[in-house]
Amino acid sequence: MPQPDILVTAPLPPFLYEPLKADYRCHDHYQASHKPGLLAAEGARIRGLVQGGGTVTPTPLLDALPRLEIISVFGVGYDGVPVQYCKDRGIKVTNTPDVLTDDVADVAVGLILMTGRGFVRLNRFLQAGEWPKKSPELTTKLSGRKVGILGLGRIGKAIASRVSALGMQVSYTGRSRQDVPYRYFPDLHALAADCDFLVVASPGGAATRNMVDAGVLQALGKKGTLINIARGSVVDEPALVAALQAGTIKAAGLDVFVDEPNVPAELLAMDNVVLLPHVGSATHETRKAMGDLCKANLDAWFGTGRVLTLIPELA
Ligand code: 8YV
Repeated sequence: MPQPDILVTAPLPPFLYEPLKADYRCHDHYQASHKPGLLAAEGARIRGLVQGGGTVTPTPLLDALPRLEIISVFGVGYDGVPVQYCKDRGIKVTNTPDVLTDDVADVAVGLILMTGRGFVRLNRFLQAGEWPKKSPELTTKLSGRKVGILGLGRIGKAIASRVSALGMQVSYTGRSRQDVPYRYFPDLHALAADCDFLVVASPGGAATRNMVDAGVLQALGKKGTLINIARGSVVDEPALVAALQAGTIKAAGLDVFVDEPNVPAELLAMDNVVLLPHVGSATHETRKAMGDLCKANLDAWFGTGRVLTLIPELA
């Protein structure tokens, strides 16, 4: 049987790309110097597409792939996939849930520790040779503080159990109340007003765009720190910059941004902000597991006509 043709629209690590190249005819759209030429020459043959969690896949690109059967996302987030379009065309969409949950939750806890206990500032203080000259600053006791989680899915729940172990109190908001031992707030503003750390753990996409806006930040207030390990799009970034500049909120710990890898210059200059380059799932073990699952979905589809992790909207 001829190898199915696959379009690759994101940079892939070798531990995913090499096995893919062994089993599929891969066409590197991401690195192609002349993308329209590639699509004109190969588009009609393409049966699968591999993209990253943050990759935006425009519908005109998919229009150029009339035989496309499956999009396999190397990531849990598929906010860049036009889901309704895929549904209408019968294109399967798969992602890599579960395998990255622990790592992403760890990053949320790390950001809570780094912002709350001032670890990044204190590290700079020591490395700058300040310790012999003056006492380190006093920071905030975390145990007993309130963590409000926006989006209590798999990752949100993993964050909840971790911060519970630190003695923090968990509450959450989301589409509906769940059977969990945490306090539910139907309203995001009320959750923000009540908590010390507001943790964004919801999916990205149109339904959550700019959900954390100036009003939510106002409700979070001077006592509050914003943590985002989800998608930059969920937070109104200019409003966040303005709130930090005005001292409306206390601090922020961010792993994701609106226009990655570009980060607003204002944030880079702030001392009460901890910034990470979207590393939620970036461990050797987890990225390998994500790669294996991304390829396993393609293999299952082309081998058996079934997939392993179809996104819920298409199930
Ligand atoms: C990755 C992510 O950075 O899973 C996601 O949705 O955003 C991250 O784990 C990305 O998917 C790698 O392509």
